[in-house]
Amino acid sequence: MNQKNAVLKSQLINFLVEAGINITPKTLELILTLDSPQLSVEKIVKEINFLPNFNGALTVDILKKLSVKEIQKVLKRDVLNPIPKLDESRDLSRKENSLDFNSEIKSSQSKSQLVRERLKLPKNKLSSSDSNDINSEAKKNDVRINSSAKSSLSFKPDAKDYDFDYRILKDPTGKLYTNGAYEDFYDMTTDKYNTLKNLMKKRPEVLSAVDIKRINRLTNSAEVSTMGLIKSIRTTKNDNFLLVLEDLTGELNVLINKDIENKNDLKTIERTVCDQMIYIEGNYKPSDQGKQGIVFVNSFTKIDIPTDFKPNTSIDPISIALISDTHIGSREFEESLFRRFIEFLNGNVGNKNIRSIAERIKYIIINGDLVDGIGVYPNQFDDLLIPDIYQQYTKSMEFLSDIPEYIKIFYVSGNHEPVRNAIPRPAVPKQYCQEFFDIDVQCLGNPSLINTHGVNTLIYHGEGMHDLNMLIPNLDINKPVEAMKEFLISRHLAPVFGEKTQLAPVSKDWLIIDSIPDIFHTGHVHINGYGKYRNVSLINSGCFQAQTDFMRSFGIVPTIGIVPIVELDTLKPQILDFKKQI
Ligand code: D5M
Ligand code: FE
Ligand code: ZN
Repeated sequence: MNQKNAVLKSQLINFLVEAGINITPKTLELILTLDSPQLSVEKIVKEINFLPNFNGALTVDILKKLSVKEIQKVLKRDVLNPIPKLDESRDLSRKENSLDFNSEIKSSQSKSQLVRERLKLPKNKLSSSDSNDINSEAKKNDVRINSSAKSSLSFKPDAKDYDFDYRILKDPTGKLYTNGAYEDFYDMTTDKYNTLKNLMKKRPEVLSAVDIKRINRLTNSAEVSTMGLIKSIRTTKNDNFLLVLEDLTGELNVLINKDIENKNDLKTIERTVCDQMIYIEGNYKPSDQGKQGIVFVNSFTKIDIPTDFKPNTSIDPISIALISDTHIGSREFEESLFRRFIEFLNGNVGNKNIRSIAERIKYIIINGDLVDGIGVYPNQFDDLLIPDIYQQYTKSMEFLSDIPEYIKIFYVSGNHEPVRNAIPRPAVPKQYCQEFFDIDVQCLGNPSLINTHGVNTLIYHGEGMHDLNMLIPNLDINKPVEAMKEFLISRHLAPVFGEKTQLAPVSKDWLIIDSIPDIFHTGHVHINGYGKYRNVSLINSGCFQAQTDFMRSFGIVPTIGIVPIVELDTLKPQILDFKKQI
């Protein structure tokens, strides 16, 4: 440290003193590593007074809340080589160690004298080596961490040794053009029909399906096969199912006998909802009086996933953590639990086993509702601790910036993000979360499909689950995996049209599951669940928000602080509960 730096340092301190701001040695040390410390301090002073609850002490935690870019960069570096938090909080809580410049101003001593004292810098050392003292102190701390890390609780993140290897296979952001006109809905439904028809045709038994118009023209009974979207479905007085199927050429009456399936559990027909695509084979009986005939169905099927589906796996032994619904900004946001998750990522939580899980994490998906947003549901304002969307993002950045740099974050927008409610939904625009872009968070639309090290993950917040829960017997919000199976069987993320799920009319139907994912990740219902369907791994994250009145009104008891982590090489899930002492 040269004379010039020492002068700079005391200039900075004096500048802060004038502004009535106290600074901890570690914060000062961080600022001094910047290219232009003076300029940064000016920016800090400008911004800091707008921070809610700023109490005059400039700590590293406060720095994290600021938007000053150069500081965020340094902080990111610092996370990889942390100085224990404990030291700083100790500095602040013990009066003799904190730099209480406000009280200094009241005293008769000169400011710089006081600063020296508080920093424990001898007068004659304020030249070449004063900052070195702080630096070497910090280094000592590092060594202490590292050496303790080398003992029983070592943390050697193997994930750091692997380069990022990901591709965004599908993201609706920027491709959602619509006039909201009737034609847009028509185009979307036509695309839905055509795409689902092509998927259905891949089934081996679907060889001879004909257009509905051709069946309706028949004048004699005949064995027929066709496929279409279900326009309506109702039960007859004998509890059979009467459907109207629709394709681009016409409509067809179809009767499915209640006993057609010889199963004990819930039958496929009972899990059938409007606007799903089905293929039928049966006997067509024309009507005598010029009315439409009817097909008596012998067998029917949905598109589904092939029983022999083999998921992709990664060669690299790394993992992906799947979270959603933190609801930062809400009074019910479980901040300390979420902080524990972030500390876990940094290797600071749990026994050897838990740390070894953290060591493999290379990717994190945040599947919507990261922030609580504003005006999302009636009287939400009362539930908000941070009633400003920008500040909700500033708060979110406090956590994300503490995630190690070698972990890539994907962030999909949910119904609480500041974008439209209807799905497909674009990514959160940069204007809200510029800082996320600075640390390379990948903002994505809902739904999106990503490939990480060869493994495909379908990310969908989960809006369409409520409709299925409402319409299908035996499904409910506590069994998110069951609704996820229905999405896969329908090969659609919101199979029913015109119920609660708001669907944006766009000419391409983005909600079709045209390629089978290896991992299917949802959130939204705030209830953790996991399972497999035909070798597809199904994960619904829990949440980091305690029960709100809104949830109570739906009878939802959220599962809080649970994080599913999937190994990309084995697809094995681990479900960590941060409420427990792990
Ligand atoms: O959803 C918060 C909780 O409320 C979550 O458990 C889903 C549930 N929820 C939200 N909307 C509905 C509807 N329309 N029906 C039933 N349950 C619902 P969040 O998206 O976080 O506000
Ligand atoms: Fe949510
Ligand atoms: Zn949601």
